[in-house]
Amino acid sequence: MRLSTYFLPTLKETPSEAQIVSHRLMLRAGMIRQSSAGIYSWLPMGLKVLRKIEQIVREEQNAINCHEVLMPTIQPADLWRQSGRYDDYGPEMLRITDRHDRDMLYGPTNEEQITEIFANTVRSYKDVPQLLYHIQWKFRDEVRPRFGIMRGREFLMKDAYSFDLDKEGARKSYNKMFVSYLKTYERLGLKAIPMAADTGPIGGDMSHEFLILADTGESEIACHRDFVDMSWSDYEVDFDGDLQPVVDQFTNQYAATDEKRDPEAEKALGDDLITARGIEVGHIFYFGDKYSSKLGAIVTGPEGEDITVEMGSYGIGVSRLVGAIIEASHDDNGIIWPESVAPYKVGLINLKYGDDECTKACDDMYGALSEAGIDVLYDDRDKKAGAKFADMDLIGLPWQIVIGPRGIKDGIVEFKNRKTGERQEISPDQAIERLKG
Ligand code: P5A
Repeated sequence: MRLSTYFLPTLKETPSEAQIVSHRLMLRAGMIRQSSAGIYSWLPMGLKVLRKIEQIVREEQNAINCHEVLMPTIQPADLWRQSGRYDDYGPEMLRITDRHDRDMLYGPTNEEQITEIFANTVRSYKDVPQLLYHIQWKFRDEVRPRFGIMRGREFLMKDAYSFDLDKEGARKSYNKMFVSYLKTYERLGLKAIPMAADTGPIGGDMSHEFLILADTGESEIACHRDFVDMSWSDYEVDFDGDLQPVVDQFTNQYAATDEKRDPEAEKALGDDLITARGIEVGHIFYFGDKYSSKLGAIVTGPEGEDITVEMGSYGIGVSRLVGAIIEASHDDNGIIWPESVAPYKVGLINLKYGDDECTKACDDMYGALSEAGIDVLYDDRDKKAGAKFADMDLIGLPWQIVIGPRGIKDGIVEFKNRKTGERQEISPDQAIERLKG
């Protein structure tokens, strides 16, 4: 992509309304613009990151045989009257009336909708278990939308739903999703810690939140030091096998947020205790027949008996993750994207606009990188070198290639690692080889 023709409205000044670093950097890096309180438009650079995160989440859901669907944002109120949540949900629910005076709502979540689909479709125990998910916008009229897209009113969620014949099956689905989440967050360059959680308006009696450590997190967390180095890949993981031992490794350790914290347990941990702040990037629930019994999700068993299915739901805050990743990965100069979600892999800077030799060397490099399938953002604008450096650091691509008149004479380019700041002078071919790897 040539920056001269791109839509990247970066800001020099720090926007006064932004209280936390991710919100400031997202506005300054031209990723989002506010529409109204807690509602945002996504500009090209922001959208590209959002889509990359979405795709990783999608791939990991598909990998555990969870099937993608797409349910609407607008739901009929009657569905929620059947589950009893229409009144329970309160002022967080955006209620709408259509032209025929029918009560509708903008979905804050989709337990009812998916249960209705299942109830009208699946009749036999032979078609269970089933895992379904979608990635769709939600609306919650939060009392205090804040921190940009971190606590928005409109936000993008991946929500999955499991259907099983009995508690044991439901537990298996829960475990599958639990371990899949650890894997998903690791691919996003994050260390997410699972913690036992309250179920709130979703309901049920088993639930875990996944939190990443960040100073600006809304939750107060405490956990065993070991969590910081724990990885799902250190264990034998077979998604078709018994995942209970893997899940136990994570749930046996002490980790808790806010009101769930236990002073006794924390005292006992001594030096092994870490206290920090955290951002909730996912939340999973097991709630048995709470929705299936009310909405008639009943299948016929092998002996002709009725079986009310056992359900769970599993959320990932896809749009929140954009901010969460920035909170976890930035410095004074701007964002530092992990490679897996970076909008472009490398930024190419022409140091001397208007210099024929420089322009040719940059154009050649741009062509070669594109040819090699490397996603490159080429700063070919008529701007001073200093402004280009500042913008490139701000938007945080993992690598930078700088080409100037002096290097051209020696047949070298400057190759910079955004994270470490390390610079190397290497040949154009070497730079391309490095980026291919
Ligand atoms: C689980 C999937 C649910 O809604 N129903 C379907 C269950 N869970 S949850 O915890 O309420 O939300 C799941 C994740 O969505 C993100 N999230 C938000 N992101 C941005 N702005 C918000 N206002 C917001 N509210 C929730 C969180 O990451 C949460 O873990």
